[in-house]
Order: sequence, then C-alpha cells, then structure tokens
Amino acid sequence: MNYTIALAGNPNSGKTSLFNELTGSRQHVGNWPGVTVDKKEGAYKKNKNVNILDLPGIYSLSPYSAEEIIARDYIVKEQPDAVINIIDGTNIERNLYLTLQICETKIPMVIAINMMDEVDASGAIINFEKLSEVFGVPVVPIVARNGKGIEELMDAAIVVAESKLSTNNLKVFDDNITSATERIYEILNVDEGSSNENIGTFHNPQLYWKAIKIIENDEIVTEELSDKVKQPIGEIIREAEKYADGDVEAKIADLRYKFISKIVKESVKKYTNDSHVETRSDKLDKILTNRFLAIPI
Ligand SMILES: Nc1nc2c(ncn2[C@@H]2O[C@H](COP(=O)(O)OP(=O)(O)O)[C@@H](O)[C@H]2O)c(=O)[nH]1
Ligand SMILES: [Mg+2]
Repeated sequence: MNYTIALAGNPNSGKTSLFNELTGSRQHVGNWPGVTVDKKEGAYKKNKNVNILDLPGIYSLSPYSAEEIIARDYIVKEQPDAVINIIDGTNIERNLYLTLQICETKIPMVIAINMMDEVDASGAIINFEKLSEVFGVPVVPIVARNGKGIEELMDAAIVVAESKLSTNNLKVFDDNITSATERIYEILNVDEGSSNENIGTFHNPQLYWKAIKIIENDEIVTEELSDKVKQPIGEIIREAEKYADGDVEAKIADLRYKFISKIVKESVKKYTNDSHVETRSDKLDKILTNRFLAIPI
C-alpha cells in the first residue's frame, strides 16, 4: 500500500528536522499552488511506499494566514492517510492547541513528542500512556535532531494509516456550544440530502468539522454556506452569542485552553528535585510497554 503521511506542528516544533531524518536526501521542494509557501515531499527512507509531506508550521487551523489555510485545506480536503502531529515536549501546553484542532478533523493521527533530550535534561516527566489514553491514538517520544524514536513513530503512523485510527471524541466544549454545534451539523446534514436516519450520529466528520468552524465564526466556511441554511444557522449562532457574551470564538478558545490545561496537569510533571528524576531504563520500560508500540507491523 502507498501512504501519504503529513507532518503538522507549530513553527519550531522540529518538523523540518524530522522530515530530513525521515527522507534523507530524497526530497522534492515545490510551492503550494498560488502561494510562495514551500511544499516539501519525500519518500520515507525505510519504506519507499510511504510519502512524507512537511506542512507549513502553524499554531491553529483558523484561516488567519496562508500557512493555516494551506495546512487545513490539505488535512480536511485532500486528506492524507495519517497526520503526525509533532509537539515540542518542552512546550506541551501551547502545542496542544493545534492538536485539539487536528483532532476535530478526525484525520487518522499519531502524536510525536519531540525535543525529548531537552525534556529529559530538564527533569520533567511526560506520561505518554496517559496522553495516549486521553487522545486514543499513539503518542511517541522522539528526538528529531538525531532520529531517536522515529522508527517507532513511523511504525505507529503506518498502523494508524492502515486502521484509519482517529482520535477519541473529546469532550472539550460545554453543553451550550456542543448543542449549538450539533444543531448546525443537523442542518448541514439535511441540506446535503443525507437520510434522516443519519441525523445526530455524526457519521460525516467533515460536516461536523464544518459545524465547529461555523460556530467559531470562520469566514471561509461560512461564506460557502447555501442561502437555504444561512438563516436557520444564523439563529443558532445568535443564540450562542448571547450565551457567550457576544464572542463565541473567544469562548471556544477558552474551553480549548481549559481542556488542555487539565490534560497537562494530569500528564506532565515538572520535577525540580533530582531524586525524582526517572532513570533512563525506567523511561525505556515505559516506552516499551506503550500499548501501541506492541502492535505487530
Ligand atoms: N534539542 C533538540 N533540538 C531540536 C530537536 N528537533 C529540532 N530541534 C531544533 O529546534 C529548532 C527548530 O527545528 P526545525 O526542524 O527547524 O523546526 P520547524 O520549524 O518545525 O521545521 C532547530 O534549531 C532544531 O535544530 C530535538 O529533538 N532536540
Ligand atoms: Mg521547518
């Protein structure tokens, strides 16, 4: 099977370092259509059937920059077989904001926690199993700069691409936002001519993603709406705005930050006392018992 695996992450998370380690010298650099943003592709050096694509570095999937539009159009419309979401392990809280938004697209995903050399040197301990349990996808520690952990990462990414494993349905939003999103989803679903049976089952992840973007007041997605649905959706948005003190986008961002902050509290320990620092073999044990790495390839 041929797979395309896209690297997505914040600027400076180590995407290019990982891309170079994975592809070696087999790289093709072009441009995304119509813009002067680099498009880098290359074959995985251990398996030429796997194509690696380096997406532009971004902080969110909101359409505020050319990079964000490119990355999200690619993930949502072209749909790679899997996304490797690369996270700077020394900055997990900030990096998870993008992770949550990639989760919303329901694209098959693996999380790579990079800069593990720096994380280890700082004495911080990241609970990969816990993160993996929360997101429902593999979480693999790596050092992109020297290639440590990247084979395990690619093994996990290929399993995820084969099994189309997307993340858990995370309960990020509160009841009001959730209900507004569900109602928008149902309107879009009927408009697309889907049968009634499917209403409310969220069988169509692309529509659910659109519903979230609409409630977030995303101009690009909103402009694409048909006249027929604009009015009933507008009512739902106005109702949601009342509840969110006029700014649903800010409310949603706030709910995402709260969710992330809870995850980080549960899964990252920043020890300063040396006696608490795990030994290397403790860490290796943890990595080897990661349930996803036990999947035979
Ligand atoms: N210590 C450490 N530095 C890294 C690692 N991976 C990348 N870097 C450094 O982090 C910086 C940003 O990396 P780069 O690959 O350019 O990130 P990009 O902006 O996501 O493409 C560079 O200075 C890299 O050398 C790593 O695993 N450990
Ligand atoms: Mg780069």
